[in-house]
Amino acid sequence: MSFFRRLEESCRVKNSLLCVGLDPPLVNHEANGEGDLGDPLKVESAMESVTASIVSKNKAIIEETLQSASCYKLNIAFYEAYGPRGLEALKRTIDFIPEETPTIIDAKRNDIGNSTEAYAVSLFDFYGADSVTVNPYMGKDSIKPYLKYRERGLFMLCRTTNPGSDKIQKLPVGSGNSPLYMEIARQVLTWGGNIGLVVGATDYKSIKRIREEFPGVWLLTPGIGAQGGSLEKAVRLGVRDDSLGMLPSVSRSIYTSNNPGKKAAELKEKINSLLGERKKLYRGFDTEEGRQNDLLKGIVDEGCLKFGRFKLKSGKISSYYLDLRRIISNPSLLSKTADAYAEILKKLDFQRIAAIPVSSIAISSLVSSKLEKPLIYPRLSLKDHGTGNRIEGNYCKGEKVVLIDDVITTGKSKVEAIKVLREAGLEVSDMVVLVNRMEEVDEELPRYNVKLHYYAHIDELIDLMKLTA
Ligand code: NUP
Repeated sequence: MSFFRRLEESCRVKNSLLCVGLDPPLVNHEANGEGDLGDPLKVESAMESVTASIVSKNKAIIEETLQSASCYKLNIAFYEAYGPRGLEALKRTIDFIPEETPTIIDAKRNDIGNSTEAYAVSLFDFYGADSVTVNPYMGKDSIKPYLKYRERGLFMLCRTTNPGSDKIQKLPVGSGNSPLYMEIARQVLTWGGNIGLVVGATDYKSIKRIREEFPGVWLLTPGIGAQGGSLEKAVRLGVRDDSLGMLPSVSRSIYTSNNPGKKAAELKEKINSLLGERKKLYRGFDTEEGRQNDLLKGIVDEGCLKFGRFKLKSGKISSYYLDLRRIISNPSLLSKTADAYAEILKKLDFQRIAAIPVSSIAISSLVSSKLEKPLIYPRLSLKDHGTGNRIEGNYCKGEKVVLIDDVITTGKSKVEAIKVLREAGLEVSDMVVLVNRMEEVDEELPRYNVKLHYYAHIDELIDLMKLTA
């Protein structure tokens, strides 16, 4: 199961979003945790007890916080500071954390390809992390070796909490002068794999902007407590519509508290009270969540998802195939599907719907009728008979259109459609698909600055199919 599906599972089971940080403060362990170690490597004798001391404290904290922690984050710095014994403590701590509770090693580590490969072997294979934090500065190739671990996750540094980060991360870039961190988010989210963003709780505006532009992305949000970030504001602005999508991450305030179990439980409850009513939107497959699951179940029951060996349009081989064209042969499923699109479209600003041929035309015409919004469709390959229109249907230059398709895989056909529509003088700023296959997106797509909205991601369907098999 992919990292974010595991994480979602854990959040549901624990009924918590809280990420507990296990960052043992630098102390002289020989002196029973009292006194600053200062330069840890100077105090040789303290080293003997380091592993045991850290592991026993960590185990105690894990046992006390397990019910409240959706996941654990271990900043490798606090372990490396003690040399091999600290690293031994890191490994033993991760081994101790139950399988169902995912782990993040906060290492912020990547490099040229072969060096990252070594980091990946260390962090994923040796220490057994389920996810790691990485740095976007060196570009996509510097994280590629991590992507080979298809089930593991990456949290990309996007908007960090240190005061000096403003000077770099808010630099205006590109024609739209957007802050660098937004551009980073746009790019890294096309790099494939399971990528979330580190967006700290110390800049609320950035949380809001990121969430508005990327409704589905997972955020790892440190900076709460010791660094002064507000849990309330971060949660209100950053949690997704389904009450998931954010990991408020707290290290020192829990680790150094007199009662870590109580502190973590309080934080969990505080987050849940903020979510309040929105909690009802949880998409648990075992609950009566109504239409949403109904639709996904209908898609699975209709045989739209098949496992096997399939060659995709891009030439890639896939272990499954999603054929949403079958929906049109089931009138009630077709109607539910159109309702799902309509719910998303109602929140967008547009005058016309543009369907991408051929798969989505039938569904789009029902959506168009339900919303009473006119429909057009661009022709992706020019025909040499009839009117020679590149766009079928009526429209006026300057109108805003929203693009509709059934699935996004690489986004190549979306790029083609956007080009045709824009050449005809139409504005395109949003596209809506039913299912996001979460594959590596075509490099051209982010340049067109069209926001992607999707109803479900492929893992939801795959899990549902396995559950109902
Ligand atoms: O922007 C960041 N800010 C931050 O504090 C990115 C991080 N990864 N962190 C880490 O989160 C930091 O290194 C530490 O491990 C944790 C915050 O700890 P605390 O302030 O909750 O004690």
